[in-house]
Amino acid sequence: MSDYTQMWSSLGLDLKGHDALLSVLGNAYSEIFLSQKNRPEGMKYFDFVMGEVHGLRIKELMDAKAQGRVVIGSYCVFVPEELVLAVDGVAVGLCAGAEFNFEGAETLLPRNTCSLIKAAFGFKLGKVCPYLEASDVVVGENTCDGKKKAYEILGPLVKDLYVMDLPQTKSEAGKALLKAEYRKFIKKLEKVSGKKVTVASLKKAVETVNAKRMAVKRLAAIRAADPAPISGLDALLVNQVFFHDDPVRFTDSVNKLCDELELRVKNGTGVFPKGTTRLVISGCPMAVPNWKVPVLVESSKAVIVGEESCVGERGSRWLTEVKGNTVDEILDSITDRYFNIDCAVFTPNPSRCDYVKEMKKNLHAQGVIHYSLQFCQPYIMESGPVEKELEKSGIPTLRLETDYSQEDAGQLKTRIEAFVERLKRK
Ligand code: BJ8
Repeated sequence: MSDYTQMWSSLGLDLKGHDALLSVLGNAYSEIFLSQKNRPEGMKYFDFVMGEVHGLRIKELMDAKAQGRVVIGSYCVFVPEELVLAVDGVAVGLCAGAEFNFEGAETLLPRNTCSLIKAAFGFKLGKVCPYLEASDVVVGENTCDGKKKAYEILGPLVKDLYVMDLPQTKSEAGKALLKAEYRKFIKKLEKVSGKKVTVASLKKAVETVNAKRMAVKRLAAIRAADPAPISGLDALLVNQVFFHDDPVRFTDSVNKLCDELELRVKNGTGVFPKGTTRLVISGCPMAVPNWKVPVLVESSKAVIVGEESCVGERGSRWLTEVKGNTVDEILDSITDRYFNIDCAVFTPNPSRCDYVKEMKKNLHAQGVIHYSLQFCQPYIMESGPVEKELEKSGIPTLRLETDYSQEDAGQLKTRIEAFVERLKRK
């Protein structure tokens, strides 16, 4: 990697803390990803992206800013990338998946806050996230209570925090609220960027984001093959890079990877032996570099073949219908698309469980792991009924609740291994 010290300093990063984070990350990455056997060649691009995730990509953001483009950071898949692209902005994901400076975070947040929120604060207070520091606007959303209240505390710490309200029910009123919020968001984007959303810019943005989602949907479908042509870890990595990379380049790289994987399927080549136990994982999003549970699963003679998660199919399975001749009509299509997202903050939320069943069937999985972050009320509360419904439908389910620390890794591994054994005996 080139020397980016100057750029990091200009962003106000704490260089010592940042170096420490990059070194831990780099080592973990080599150990977890580069040690895998028979990886697809196409993963080299994603290795490169990860190697440059705080380097070249940030330089690209800084260059975009120098050309007058705005960088918009967000924490949730309800924030439409299409709207950001329509003002020629750059959208970046800010969710953090590492236990960094939780002591700092706990000076502002209760201890019983989920790791995802604590990590966002740990990164901010530790000044180690160049994406956050490069963002002209940070977008929060009223989803779970934890995030809602955390944004009140985050507001004074960032340059420009914009909070979007979100519905909690799948009603007509809920959809109207979402559309009204997206309209307000367009106004905000137009103001900060000085550019207008037009029919042409919005249509182009919809096409760009649809293409990106189609590429990851293609990848998701290929994973139905046995033997699995790609590990769950690598597929998760692609879904994580989704939130950081340039959308057009990302789409192209995923499609190239898929070309290779389709050949592998044709030739019967896999990363695990044919007949390896196949699992779908469902629940809280796994933001980069949260690879904890997939590492445990894939070192327990099982492979993850799908993620029902916002970093996974919940974030990408719907496309926006390209129709409408006015900005408002296209916004209707965008709203329709986003209103499908079945996050556990909605009540009731039956489609999520239905989709887990569908995934299990389509991907020929033998069981489901329900993954919740500790203190995440929406997903923990939903995990009981989801487990009951899945088991009632004959789908073995393992419910895990964990955080970002490695303290419970041994215990989790024992439970995962026992679950895989149970599936083998079926
Ligand atoms: S659409 S899942 S990205 S809100 S883990 S912070 S829910 S307490 S992340 Fe999410 Fe949007 Fe929903 Fe998806 Fe709260 Fe739970 Fe923490 Fe969470």
